[in-house]
Amino acid sequence: MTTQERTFVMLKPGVLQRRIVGDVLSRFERKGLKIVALRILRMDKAMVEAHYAEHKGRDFYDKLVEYTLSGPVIAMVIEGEEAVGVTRRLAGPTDFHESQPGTIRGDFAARTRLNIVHASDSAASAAREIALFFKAEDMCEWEDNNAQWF
Ligand code: FUP
Repeated sequence: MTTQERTFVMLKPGVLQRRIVGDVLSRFERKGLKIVALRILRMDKAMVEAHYAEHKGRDFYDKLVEYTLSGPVIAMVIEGEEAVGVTRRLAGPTDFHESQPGTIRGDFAARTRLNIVHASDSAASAAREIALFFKAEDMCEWEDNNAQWF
C-alpha cells in the first residue's frame, strides 16, 4: 500500500556556487516527484540552529552551521508516493564514501559536510522542517496530468 507524502528538501549553498541547481532538481523530477513549494533564501543562524538542533554538540556541528550559512540555500517541499523514503534514497547515504554513483550525493559530493542536499528522514521530521521554512499558503497544489506516463 503506497501513501502520498510530503517531504522537505534543501539544496545546500555549494549547489548554487557550482551552478548545479538544475542537475539536482532534475533528479527529483525524473523520479516523478512533484515540487509543491520552492524558495531561495539565506538562512540566519537561529534558523540553522533550529534545523540542525539534533546535532548540537557533535564534533562537526560548528562547521556544518558555518557551511549552511555560507550562502543561499534552495528549500522545497516535494510530494509523491512514499516521498520521504524515495527522496532519501535519491540523495544517498550521508557519508560521501558510502554514496553510490546514481545517487545525488554519489554523483556530486566530495565531502560529507558538503553533501549537496538535505532530505527529511521521517514524516515527523518533514512536518517540522516544512514548518520552519514554509507557511501553509506557500504550498501550491497541482494536478498530476502526467501521472499516466509514470
Ligand atoms: P542526513 O540526514 O543524511 O542529512 O545526515 P545527518 O542528519 O546525520 O547529518 C546532517 C549533516 O551534518 C550532513 F549532511 C553533513 C553533516 N555531517 C558531517 O559533516 N559529518 C558527519 O559525520 C555527519 C554529518
